[in-house]
Amino acid sequence: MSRLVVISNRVPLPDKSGTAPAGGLAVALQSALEERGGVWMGWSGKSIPSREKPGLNIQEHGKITYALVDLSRKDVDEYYAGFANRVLWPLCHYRLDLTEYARKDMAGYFRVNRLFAHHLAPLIKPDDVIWVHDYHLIPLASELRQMGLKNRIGFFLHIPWPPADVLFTLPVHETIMRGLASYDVIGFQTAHDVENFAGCLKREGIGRELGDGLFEAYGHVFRADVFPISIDTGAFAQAAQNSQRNAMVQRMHKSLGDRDLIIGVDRLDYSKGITNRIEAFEHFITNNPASQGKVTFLQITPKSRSEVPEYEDMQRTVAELAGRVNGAISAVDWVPIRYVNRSIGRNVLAGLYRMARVGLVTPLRDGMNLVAKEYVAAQRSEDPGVLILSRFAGAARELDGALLVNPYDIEAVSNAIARALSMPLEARRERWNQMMPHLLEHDVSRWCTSFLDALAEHGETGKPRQPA
Ligand code: ADQ
Repeated sequence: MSRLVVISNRVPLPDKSGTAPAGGLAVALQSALEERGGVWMGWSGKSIPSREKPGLNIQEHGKITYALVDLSRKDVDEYYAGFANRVLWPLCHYRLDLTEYARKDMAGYFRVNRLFAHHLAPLIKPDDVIWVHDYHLIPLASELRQMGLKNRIGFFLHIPWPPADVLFTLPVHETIMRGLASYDVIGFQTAHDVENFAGCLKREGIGRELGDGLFEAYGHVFRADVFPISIDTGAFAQAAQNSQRNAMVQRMHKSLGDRDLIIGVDRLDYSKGITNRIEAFEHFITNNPASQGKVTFLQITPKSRSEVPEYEDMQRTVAELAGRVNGAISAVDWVPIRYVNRSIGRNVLAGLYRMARVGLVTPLRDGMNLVAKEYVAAQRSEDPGVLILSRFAGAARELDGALLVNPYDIEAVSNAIARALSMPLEARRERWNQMMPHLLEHDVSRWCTSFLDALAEHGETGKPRQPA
């Protein structure tokens, strides 16, 4: 079996005991790397003064070599905070109003991708299979190809891919499309993303669809297909079951009393629709006076990307909104919204999902959304809660037992909360049974294997397919 080389913006390093950090993706990739041996490369998270030469730190853990690239302050500003998170992220989430295109950031993005390629190339052996992750690293394959690498290279996009009209507002969209077309296999979360991508290829005559998932563009034949990411379903369900013995979960249970719990869990990000969700909850409480004092909404939201101004602003906006709503509808013995601004261990999180009658997952746009899958996996088969899910999350394509909502429609979300809280046991079980077997079968290790199989099957090693 070929060695595997994974490249992602950040690398989840194992701790001193060699244990991989929690989180399905890290565990799945780590176990694929353990099995085949290989390299995981990414940014070290350090930014060094621009005058110093960025270094490469190599660490060996078992059969895995971790290669950590330092970046300069300027690199981080332009590549990470600039082009990746102020252009590509908002663009792929249909937020043209938030894109801040600057040529120097764009140049920094391509420069850092070249830097990654330079550090990576000497570590690659001829038979290695290379798997690049996410929007930070789209140009990496074309950089590696220019250096003469003939290995199979796959790319997985964790976020949505936008339609042509949105993508073409990006001045360098052609270079981005050319970068993608340099891969052998491109994985998207949903069929909708693949359609959008195909639309981008066709609109300007850049490429054509050959059928059977194959495309041709810039003289290269590649596969673009759907590989919906998932979680380690069995392990997460087990963690939820075990969590009932956890002291923090028990404290939460006690503090809740006989109130119903609604849970929301998201990184602090404008794509997650947190403000709409709080407004929907407020609408629900205001319009269902009988629920006052009987329902608690727990929103767990660790800060993220605070170096990007939109995220700083959002932190203030969400905190103010939660405070205002609490001020308006609290009673002396009841705080309706508990807003927690930090990360929670996975076992505790699993226990909280299990305790919640409703999982409220209402992103305005999301590649997949793993919280939705975690919520379902954590439920008790004999008495499951109800998932309320945005139709704009990739997960909505699979989780057909959820109550699907349009997150922009505050009243509809409020009605869905009312419906979920009063749903009879039989209906809840039926809905859960529609989803759980699917999640057990389509877990993260299946996702990993199916992507790597597709990459292995694509042409012969060292000879990317050419058009007929
Ligand atoms: P994210 O945008 O980060 O991922 P998501 O898929 O929901 O979104 O994954 C978040 C993960 O972080 C979940 O596993 C969740 O449990 C965890 N998490 C969130 N808040 C937490 C907290 N307070 N404490 C502990 N853990 C917390 C991107 C894309 C998604 C896509 C994933 C995977 O934006 O659309 O599903 O990658 O491809």
